[in-house]
Amino acid sequence: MANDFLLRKWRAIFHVNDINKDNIITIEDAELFTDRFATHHKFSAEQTTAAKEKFRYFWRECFLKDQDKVTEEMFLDTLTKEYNADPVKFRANQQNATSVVTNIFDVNQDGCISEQELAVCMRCWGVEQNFDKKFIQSYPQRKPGFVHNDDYTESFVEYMCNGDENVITKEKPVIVALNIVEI
Ligand SMILES: [Ca+2]
Ligand SMILES: [Ca+2]
Repeated sequence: MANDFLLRKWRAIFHVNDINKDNIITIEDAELFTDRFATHHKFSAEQTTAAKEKFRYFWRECFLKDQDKVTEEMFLDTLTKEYNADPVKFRANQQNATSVVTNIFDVNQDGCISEQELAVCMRCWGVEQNFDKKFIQSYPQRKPGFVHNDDYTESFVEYMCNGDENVITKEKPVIVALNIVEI
């Protein structure tokens, strides 16, 4: 069953993805994120369109579902129902949607998210004040200064799915970035 730890984390993910800070998540938040993302990476019109399409898919899968506007209460309610109904399916859905977004963030498609690629994501989310080398170093260092795409995806999947506050190794970078708990 979805517990307080999960609800606390889902609440934080809702607020960080309410990019324009109007307390609801709509497609406007996704557009604002990808506009910033395309600007920071100096994308061509074609690259921008491709990134926006993928990001809209992620947004619908993770936040909007079949709604136009989602409040915190609706978001927590939907996630709780989905998680409680079928935690295995919930995890599979998170895995699928998150890997799409990881693939967008790995702009040069080398299979890793570099410090620079990650810094852009943080700026698009508006959490740059929390970004430092410690974040990257919280991930397994398969290659120093880089986060392997699989590790990045797994950290967010664990963040969304793990209800055990005592076992947070894989999701620790996300928890630190979102300031959920002091570590
Ligand atoms: Ca919003
Ligand atoms: Ca990369």
